[in-house]
Amino acid sequence: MANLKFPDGFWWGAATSATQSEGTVAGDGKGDNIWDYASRHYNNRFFDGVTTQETSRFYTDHVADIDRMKALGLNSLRTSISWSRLIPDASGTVNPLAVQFYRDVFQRMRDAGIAPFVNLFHFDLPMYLQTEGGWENKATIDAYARYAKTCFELFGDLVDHWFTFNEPMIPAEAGYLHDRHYPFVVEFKRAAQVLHNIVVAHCRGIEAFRASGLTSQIGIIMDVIPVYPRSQNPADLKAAHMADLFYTKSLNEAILKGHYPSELNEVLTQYGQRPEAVSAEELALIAATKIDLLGINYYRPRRVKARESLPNPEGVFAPEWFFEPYEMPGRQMNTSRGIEIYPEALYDIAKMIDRDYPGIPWFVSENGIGIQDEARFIRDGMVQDDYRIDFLKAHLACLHRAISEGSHCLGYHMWTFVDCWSWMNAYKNRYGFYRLDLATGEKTLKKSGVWFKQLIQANGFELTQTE
Ligand code: IFM
Repeated sequence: MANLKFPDGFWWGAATSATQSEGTVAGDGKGDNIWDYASRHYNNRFFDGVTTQETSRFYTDHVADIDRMKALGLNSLRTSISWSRLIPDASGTVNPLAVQFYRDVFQRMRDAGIAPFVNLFHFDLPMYLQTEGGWENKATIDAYARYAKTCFELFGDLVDHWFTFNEPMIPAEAGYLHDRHYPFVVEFKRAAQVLHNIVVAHCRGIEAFRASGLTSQIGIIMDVIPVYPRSQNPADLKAAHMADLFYTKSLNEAILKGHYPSELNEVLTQYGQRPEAVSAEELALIAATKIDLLGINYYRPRRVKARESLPNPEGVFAPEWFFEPYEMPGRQMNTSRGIEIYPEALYDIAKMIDRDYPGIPWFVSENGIGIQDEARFIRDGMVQDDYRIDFLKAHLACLHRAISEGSHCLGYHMWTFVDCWSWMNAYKNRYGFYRLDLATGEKTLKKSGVWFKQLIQANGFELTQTE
């Protein structure tokens, strides 16, 4: 039996986002974002056709939801501001109802002893910007900088931890290469341009924050999918190197070291895939921008091997031209999502941060397990989600090992607090400490919530030899 204690003041919390939790009601003044539009116009792509309008009702239920957070003992919680709620149309006018709502949320959280961690962008671009070219258009960067400045002015007195973006790779990768997010474009070079423009927007957001005179902190939330080669064969190692270069280093190096990896530039030049609109001023801004805090979202590893066939030379250029997914025999799977569960990667991520980006304060900003049909686990009115408790214990044990070896990890946020809506999957897979009954709106604590509360009270947990 080991008693795993975490550092004093450790952030124990959860994460969610505006579009995934708030929902909309008539008269709230909110404008459409790309998810409102896509979930109505491409409704068949969304599980059971559930749209953003029906998400977990945080907009109307936030007082009770903050009581629920308090009941769990959370000391911090990340959510985002909905850009299209705050600034509903191209005129740039601020929606007073949104200001009232977010001020009330952040104040109530503070009063309950829950630090609001506030993210400015979680995949939900206002539709009026998307119709003008979205993140491919440099004007969106200017609009983002204005929006960020507005948020700092309106809510800066209530928020001590700001984030510019959640998972900045996703709008580029899922929206412009892999056909998962609106606008469903499949073209690498456009994806690369979107990614670069988002990196510049991040820098402009930090610039606006520094100019605001706020003394709080600002950072970014990155998703990291650590890459593992099938074997030590040089061909597999090369495959892993390329997967890491495209999907992790491309962004990490830009955000944390101030430049894109030169090897990536060379590969993209060789294949004629470099984004065209990249100015010297933008590169100088990237080089000069520093964050205060790094959030890391971790869900799964990426196992790869050398490709067994040549890519179609006339096909769409993609990072997958350089590697193939590898299905390791015996891996532990979350079959609801079709992804591997590999807690040790959290230790590896901590070591990667210490090695490649030493000194950066960081925390686990998302980690979690989405399970389909959780109603089948209800006994005596409570979801008996022992699988989620096992998941937590395994991941936290690995994180604890890294911290005890000196890693500067400040906290752990679980995805998520109340079951929320997901991009395309809607309410298929459930992640929350609270179950949401979609039909009635009722929110009930799961067994994992009870366990998490005890963990927070003890600032640690006991691990038996067999766990
Ligand atoms: O729901 C998402 C979230 O928006 C970003 N990180 C992963 C979560 C679970 O898939």
